[in-house]
Amino acid sequence: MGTALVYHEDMTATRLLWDDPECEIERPERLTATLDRLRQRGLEQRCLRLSAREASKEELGLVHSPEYVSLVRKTQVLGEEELQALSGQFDAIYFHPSTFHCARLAAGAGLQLVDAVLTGAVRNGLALVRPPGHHSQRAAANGFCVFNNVAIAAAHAKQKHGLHRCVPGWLQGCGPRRHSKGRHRWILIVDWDVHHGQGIQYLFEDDPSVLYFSWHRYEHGRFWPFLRESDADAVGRGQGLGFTVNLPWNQVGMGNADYVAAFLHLLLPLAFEFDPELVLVSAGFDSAIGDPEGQMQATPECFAHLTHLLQVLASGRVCAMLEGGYHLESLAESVCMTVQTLLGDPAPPLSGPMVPCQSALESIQSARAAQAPYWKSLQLQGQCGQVLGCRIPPQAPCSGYDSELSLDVTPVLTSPSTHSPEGRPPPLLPGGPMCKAAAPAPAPSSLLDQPCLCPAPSVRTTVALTAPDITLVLPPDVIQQEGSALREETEAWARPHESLARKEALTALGKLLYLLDGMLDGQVNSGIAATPASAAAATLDVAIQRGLSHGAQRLLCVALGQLDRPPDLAHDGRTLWLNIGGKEAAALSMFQVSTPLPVMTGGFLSCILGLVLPLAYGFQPDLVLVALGPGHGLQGPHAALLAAMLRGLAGGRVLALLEEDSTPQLAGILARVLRGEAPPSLGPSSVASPEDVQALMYLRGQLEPQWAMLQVRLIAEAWLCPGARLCRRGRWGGQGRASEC
Ligand code: X5A
Ligand code: ZN
Repeated sequence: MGTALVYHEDMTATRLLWDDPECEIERPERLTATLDRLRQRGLEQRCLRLSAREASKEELGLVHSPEYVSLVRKTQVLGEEELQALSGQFDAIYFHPSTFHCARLAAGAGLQLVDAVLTGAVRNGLALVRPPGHHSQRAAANGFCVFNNVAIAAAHAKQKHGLHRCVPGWLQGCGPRRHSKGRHRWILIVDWDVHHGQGIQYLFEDDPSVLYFSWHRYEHGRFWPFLRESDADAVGRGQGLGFTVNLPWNQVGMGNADYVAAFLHLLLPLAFEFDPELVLVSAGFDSAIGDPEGQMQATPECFAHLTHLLQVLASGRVCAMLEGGYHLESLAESVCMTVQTLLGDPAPPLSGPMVPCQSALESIQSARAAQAPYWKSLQLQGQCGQVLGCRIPPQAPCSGYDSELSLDVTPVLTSPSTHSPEGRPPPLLPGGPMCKAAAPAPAPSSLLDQPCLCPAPSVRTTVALTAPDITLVLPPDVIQQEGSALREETEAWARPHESLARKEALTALGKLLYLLDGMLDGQVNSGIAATPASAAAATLDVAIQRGLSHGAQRLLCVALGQLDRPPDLAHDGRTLWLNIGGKEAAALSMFQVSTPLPVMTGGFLSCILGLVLPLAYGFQPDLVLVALGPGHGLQGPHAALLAAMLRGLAGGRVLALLEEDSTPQLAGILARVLRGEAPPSLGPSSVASPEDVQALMYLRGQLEPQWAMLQVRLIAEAWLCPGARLCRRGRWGGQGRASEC
């Protein structure tokens, strides 16, 4: 299943005919420059090209009043002066004789995209449109927007859903599933444009079947459109309480770490709990670096990550529609990143230190606090005081901690020299808007920014498995590896390990080493290998050593089940060892973390979003090993979700290690997500168990001082759990504070 690109060149026709400094940035070159770049990169050619059609009067009427639609229709025959006079009646709007046609094409493009995805013709797609839509209201144009393209698409999808409950292929579930409170679950709208899509908010604020998330430049209300209802405490009305999520940015300069933190700690917990069946993206790129409106710092690659993170929802049914984006270079590059990711390519690694700024953390915190009454996934911390009483003995699990470690290694991750006094990276573009030319200054560890990913590996996913029936479950373009590493070489690696003496273990190791070399040499992007259960720990040990000695600078190892940390793991900060399935939560150091396997799906999700991914994004590995060891206890869909999300790291260079007697189904599902397919939905998520919460809280408290991406606080926490603050400070007294636990 492919990716649709919906476009029509007529949408380049509308343009500003008079002088208006506010509106002049919304110009035809936005589309032509973007399309040129998509062609140059060969991305357009990989998509299913759809020619946009005009939305009908009825379709526009799903959202707009008939009077407003006919008002816009009449602009077709107005002269320049009349157009200018009418434009003046709205805020930040220009009309052109072609506006009506363009705006109907823009809305129609969104409808076509949603239809293509919901009928199963494609998995996902992008509509490249002008004019944009998210500011437009029932009877008003606003902020360059004439018809609300995304809102019309959402209303259409809902209506279609009602009409075609049992159409096979686009809704296997048949009929609206019910929320726990008896509501429909349906559409998630993610508005990553830098402006608040107040138009979408107004249209769905009392509708619990549409979850609307928007982040936006706000500056405490001093930025356009200057609305009180853009703040975090606007959470929807009536039935729709908790289904409007606003994240106001109160400073400019938000960057990759801030955006990713907002997704991990706010949007994604709610999105998984909401469990949408369709994701619409108000994809404005004025939130990217160089844009004159946004003044933000997120690099184009960040949009690959945002797209990637959304693709784990709704079985990957993501429909993105262009909104803003006014720096042509930054816009074109960011759109390419989005389309590339929709096509299933791995996201390029993010550059720069992954340290969210204080202002961003405060914004995320206030949005979480405002939403907490409506979402179980945000109520975790509250249970600390109530259920757990914060009675975690801090010393016990931490014996053996090497106190030199964090002193030695922390500076590598967050070099003080790259930070301004408030702890945020310096602006990347001091001279003003210019995207690629002023490439980000070398990060503290510049080797991280250039893992050997260029040119792209010719093979996306390779499977080195022995089971004969494996072919049956593999997608057609996953390569089955025949080769093995040289025998002497394999034996040399195996020699120190008793468990690798057996022939089967040795054979499996040879295959794994061959696959790993293919990945390290850049021929293969990701892969799956297997090992006899008895040799799992030793094989993983060898894989780590081999990875580190063959070009990986930083290796993330996520070990599930009973897999002990290799005894000779070097303490040099190049390996982050994360064991899920340990007996207890323990952080031996900031690079060696162990946590029990969460019992509930809700706990599993908060473990991934609240611990694994923040550590992983903070660490910025260039190789990821994920091992499903003895007793890992993960069901297929959970394993698939973990693998899919880890694929966002290291440019998708992920090697999964399974036990030989794993089911072919497990291998199949992992192969599919590693090559870029969406993981299956986990279904309605349960709450985390008290034990899950306890483990997560404890590790957060220990690790937060060292790993900035973990930082997230909840206002409510202060009064729900007075002890939590002390626990969270961590026993190593990070960031210069005295240890309190
Ligand atoms: C779609 C969009 C911005 C309007 C800004 C007016 N509109 N100052 O980005
Ligand atoms: Zn915008």
